[in-house]
Amino acid sequence: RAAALQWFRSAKFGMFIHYGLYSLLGRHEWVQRNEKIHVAEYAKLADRFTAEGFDADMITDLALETGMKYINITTRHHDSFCLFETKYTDFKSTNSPAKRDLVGELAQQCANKGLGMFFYYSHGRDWRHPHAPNNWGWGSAARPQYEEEEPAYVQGAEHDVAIYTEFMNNQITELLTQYGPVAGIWLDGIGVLLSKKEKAAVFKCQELYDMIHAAQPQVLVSYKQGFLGTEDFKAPERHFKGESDVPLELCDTMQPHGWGYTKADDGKHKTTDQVMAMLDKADAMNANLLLNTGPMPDGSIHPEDVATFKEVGKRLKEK
Ligand code: FUL
Repeated sequence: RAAALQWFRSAKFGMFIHYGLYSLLGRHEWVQRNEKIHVAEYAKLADRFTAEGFDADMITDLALETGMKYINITTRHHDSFCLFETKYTDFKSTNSPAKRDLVGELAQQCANKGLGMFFYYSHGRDWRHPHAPNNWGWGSAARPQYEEEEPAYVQGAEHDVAIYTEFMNNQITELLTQYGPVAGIWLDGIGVLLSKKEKAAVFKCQELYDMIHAAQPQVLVSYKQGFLGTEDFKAPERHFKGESDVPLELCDTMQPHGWGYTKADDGKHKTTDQVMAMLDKADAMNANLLLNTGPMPDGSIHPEDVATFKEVGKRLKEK
């Protein structure tokens, strides 16, 4: 992994992509929870998921033009909808009208063009899986607090987080075996209010990291701002202040609010100057910048971000 870490430190700049069913609504990637949309109702969005504007060739060209060295895509966000082919659920893009494995398409283009491929995977939060945590007094508000409990959720003593953990491990194994060499697995969802020790024991995090490294030794594992301390790098959000003994990656987003497409923010995306300032800030902290764009409902990159990214690429070349 030493070579991979060295590459990562020198890579400096990556593109983050939050795309999923929530993009169709254009009201933040947490819309299911924020608006307490029931699981079955939310799932109907999958019938409208066509992704006809999602163009991995264009996205990777844009990343290169912007001066980015890698791409990280939400393979599965908190709503549990998967953008990849998986045996473990029907809730996936390959089973929608799009009938496409978007992760596979992007991984292929990244491999063709020498970009690193990172996979975002929501680990601690899942608003759909019947055995995901938080429906039995874990104290966290991670799951939407519906007035009436979702009938699908398994409650009480029957609830078994080991089933959920196995589901995730199976899916992460798919991500590591279906798409060639992977640069990193970016785990998210630390919000569950358990102590680190409890959570590590329940979710068997170290075992997961070991499993990932056994499958592909060069894969860099992160768990957001750091969790067990054995992650290969830390990936905190923009306002992070502090030191890190492992490589650091700051993530930030082009929209003023949220990471998935938010219609109300049209016209208010970050400007070239703002992005250049983010890059300077990251540089001063010796950190990478993972800059997020939330594709439009059809999967195309937001035109404001396309224009800004191209400008940023020009400025970086002039530097
Ligand atoms: C957070 C998530 O809850 C947000 O939706 C987003 O994915 C951000 C990068 O990480 O933990």
